[in-house]
Amino acid sequence: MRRGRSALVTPPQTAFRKTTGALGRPYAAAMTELSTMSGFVPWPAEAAARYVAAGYWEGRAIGSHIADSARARPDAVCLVDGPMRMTYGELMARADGAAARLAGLGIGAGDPVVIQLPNRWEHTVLTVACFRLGALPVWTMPQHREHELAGVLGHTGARAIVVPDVYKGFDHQELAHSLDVPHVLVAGSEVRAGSVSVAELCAPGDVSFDADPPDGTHIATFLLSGGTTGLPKLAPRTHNDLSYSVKRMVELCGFGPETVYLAVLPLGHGFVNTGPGVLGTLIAGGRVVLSPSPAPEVAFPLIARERVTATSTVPAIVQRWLAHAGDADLSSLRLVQVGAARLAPEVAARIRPSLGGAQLQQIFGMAEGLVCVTRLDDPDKIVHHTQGRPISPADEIRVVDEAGAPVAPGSPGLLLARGPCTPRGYYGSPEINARAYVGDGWYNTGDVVRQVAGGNLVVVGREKDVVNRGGEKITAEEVETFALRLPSVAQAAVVAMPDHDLGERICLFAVATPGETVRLPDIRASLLASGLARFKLPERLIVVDTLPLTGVGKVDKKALRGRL
Ligand code: J2J
Repeated sequence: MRRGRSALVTPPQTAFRKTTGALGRPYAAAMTELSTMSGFVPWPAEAAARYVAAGYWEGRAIGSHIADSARARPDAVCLVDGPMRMTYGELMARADGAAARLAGLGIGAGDPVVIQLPNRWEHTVLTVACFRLGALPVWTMPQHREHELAGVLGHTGARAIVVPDVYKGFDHQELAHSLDVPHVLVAGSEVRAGSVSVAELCAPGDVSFDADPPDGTHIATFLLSGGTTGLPKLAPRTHNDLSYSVKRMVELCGFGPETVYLAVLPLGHGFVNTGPGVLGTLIAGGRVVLSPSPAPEVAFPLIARERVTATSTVPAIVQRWLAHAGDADLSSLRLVQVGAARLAPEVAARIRPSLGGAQLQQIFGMAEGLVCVTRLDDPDKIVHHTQGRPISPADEIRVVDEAGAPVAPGSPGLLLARGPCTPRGYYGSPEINARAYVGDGWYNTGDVVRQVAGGNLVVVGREKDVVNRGGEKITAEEVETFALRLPSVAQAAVVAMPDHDLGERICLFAVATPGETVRLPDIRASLLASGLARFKLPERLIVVDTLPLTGVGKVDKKALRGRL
């Protein structure tokens, strides 16, 4: 069943193996080695030295912080999934047991492991297992299909994929076995021949991975950023920068052993794992409660039963929560983070009164590292109307015009970022980096912002060509490329269509091939059959005679948006 590895896949994982000797070496030497071997763009030694001197980069593996929590409170419950309640001691025993068994499969430090699981406890156990082993957990959405998974597996050179047996009627195990990856690990009761049982993999073992933890400079994970037609964009996050970002968020959110965090967003996202999310809660010694769905009917009873104190959501979900709050007991909630898409100030203002008196925190983050948040002691004016300011004193931001010059204070401009949590390049993507990084390591976020009082940012638009569908980012070009494969479609342009519930939905403008008819159901069926995730399918089709062009001959998407 398994095909040979494609020629595209150089084995980048070897670049991070401890045997390369990068462990414990001076940063510059370690980084030169990693970057020449792996397509990792290092921070300059001067910047790295500053981050180390300031104490931001501690040189520690992220899993070691979680192990600290476990040592402090081994008997405290840290993970709740339905009837399953796991203590810190059990989490570490299971994670280290899984790490040892992954090693037995030949998976080692530096090897990516793609985790495509819904919100169930195995996701977190395997994430911690990978961190302990020095392997890279790569989180991906359960909705991803052949196109997305093949891209991620190919580009990371993953050694294993972890999937549910069947989820929402889809046979993930079957798809996983059709992909080019050495090991298929299956969570659920239908583990077929040739698959590895996640239940057996995660049985408790000896806690044993402290003696040889990954170095801070090593890659901890690749966070997925948007889709592309070709290689997916992978933000390589090191143990140093990810640990710092998560720990700083723990501070800014006031997380501690009393925190009960409800994970309602899919664990395929960075936000819910790192902002401070699941990992931050575990580092703080708190308790994570997994919700299988963000629906109020599921999440509200969990909040009441578990006395949840904090959660993170996107505007589309929080709007549903507000509509259904009624007399639900949300009195334990102290913090509701909302991010990943624009939150309307009117919605923001309704959160505290309607959701148990919880404080709102707006969060503007990205896989590429920069995280901005409103602070817990900010006045409502700032919390309701802005997306906050960078979390680190060492974060540098610039708001610039098209020529790259700073705009007048308070004017809208393109946001550039640099800092201790913002990697200097996507992994193994020199062409993409040449466009996304504008020199001196500045990352072009593609977001248009205004910087207002106190340095807070307001996200007012974007230059990048994506649709933000309820927080899920869809690259227009990816959908267009798939649509153009239909013989009936001569030209295609995808634009964001404003939507009350999701913020934006996907609208396809198409020019038909002469003599052919273009129909939305045909396009959707064809894209699905091509292995594209369902949430990327166009939701509205507008057939036009011609697509408007800009002065330089590009499709004028602004004009198209104007027609909606
Ligand atoms: C408007 N747009 C926003 C906001 C992100 C924490 C929180 C979110 C993400 C995330 C994340 C926004 N208002 N409050 O990774 O750790 C849009 C911007 C941004 C893009 C990044 C985290 N918060 N956005 O959403 O990688 O356009 O990360 O550049 O999925 O989401 O998307 P993503």
